[in-house]
Amino acid sequence: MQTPTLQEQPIQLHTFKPPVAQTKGGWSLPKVLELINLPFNDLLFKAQQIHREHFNPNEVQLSTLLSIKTGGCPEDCSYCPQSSHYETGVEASKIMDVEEVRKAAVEAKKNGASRFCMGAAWREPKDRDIEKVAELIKVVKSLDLEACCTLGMLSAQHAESLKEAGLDYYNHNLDTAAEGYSDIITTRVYQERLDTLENVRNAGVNVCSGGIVGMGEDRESRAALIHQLANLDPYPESVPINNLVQVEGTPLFGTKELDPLEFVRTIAVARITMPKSRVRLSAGRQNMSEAVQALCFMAGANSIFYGDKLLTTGNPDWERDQALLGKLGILTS
Ligand code: SAM
Ligand code: DTB
Ligand code: SF4
Repeated sequence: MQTPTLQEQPIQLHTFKPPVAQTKGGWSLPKVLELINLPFNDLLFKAQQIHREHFNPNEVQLSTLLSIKTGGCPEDCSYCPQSSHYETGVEASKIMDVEEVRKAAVEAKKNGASRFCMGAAWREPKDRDIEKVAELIKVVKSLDLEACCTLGMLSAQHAESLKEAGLDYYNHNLDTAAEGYSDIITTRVYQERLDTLENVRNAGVNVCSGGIVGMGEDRESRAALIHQLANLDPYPESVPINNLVQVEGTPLFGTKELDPLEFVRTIAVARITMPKSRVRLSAGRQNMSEAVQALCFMAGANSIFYGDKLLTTGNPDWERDQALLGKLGILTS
């Protein structure tokens, strides 16, 4: 058997460095707009410079997703195939049992992921859901993986229970800037998103919060989303930037596709304004060329969702990602 070359095999780094506490960026909206409107090369150069001050530019962190409770969600998020308001063909299921989750986490670990993120299609978990998820978090932690959950809105008490179970990160996206929010979701308000993030932060769990682009918004709205995230105090340790995955049956199906270079600009501005965060090139990679993904890494993305499925939609399979990272000489952690 031949030894794989760097081109074929990314190197695993598995060093769990604790995230550094972030401080508020103090970015004004005009300043963020100025950044996003820079000539492309100037923007990427700036982002790459800042990236190199804080991270190894050739290292990307791998998170694997698992939908532990799929579909039937009472919320009406217009991008989401799991909302019960839309006919998308996604069937509602009960929460997965512990052994199924363990199997998926073992597989993720074997394939090189360092973080395992469990998603549930809930508006908010109930007390008994929290007890079950706490059990799942313990299983994930016993495999020496970082544990992340995304379960909808979270009370202060529930955040503390998850922290006690060992939760490392909680994902709850702002999704849009405050102004555009009610065009996308009507069943809850922006302030409820901010309250959840505060409960997570107060419980001592790391915050993972980002948004979705490609929903028909303009460049100013993308700048406003990043401005909102960068001015959380402290800003999130982890910032997923999702490109809308268009699913038939959702109201956003058929939206004009975002120019990929606009996606890269959004990543670059996130990197510059949140220099110590993991910026994750998240949903939408399946339809993205290798060249655009490489530009995203150049712009400062240093995390991806890794594994052949996101929650209900597809993601590049392990082999394809290993090949891409290998070609770029990127190390993984
Ligand atoms: N129900 C929980 C919630 O909304 O907070 C957790 C799961 S929800 C699916 C997590 C995130 O996935 C959403 O906030 C949104 O940013 C992202 N998402 C959902 N559907 C998407 C799509 N079609 N394309 C891109 N991102 C999507
Ligand atoms: C995030 O920001 N993106 C992930 C994760 N956090 C939970 C979810 C993407 C979902 C894409 C649509 C789907 O697969 O259902
Ligand atoms: Fe429900 Fe979350 Fe989908 Fe919104 S994004 S419909 S809350 S699963």
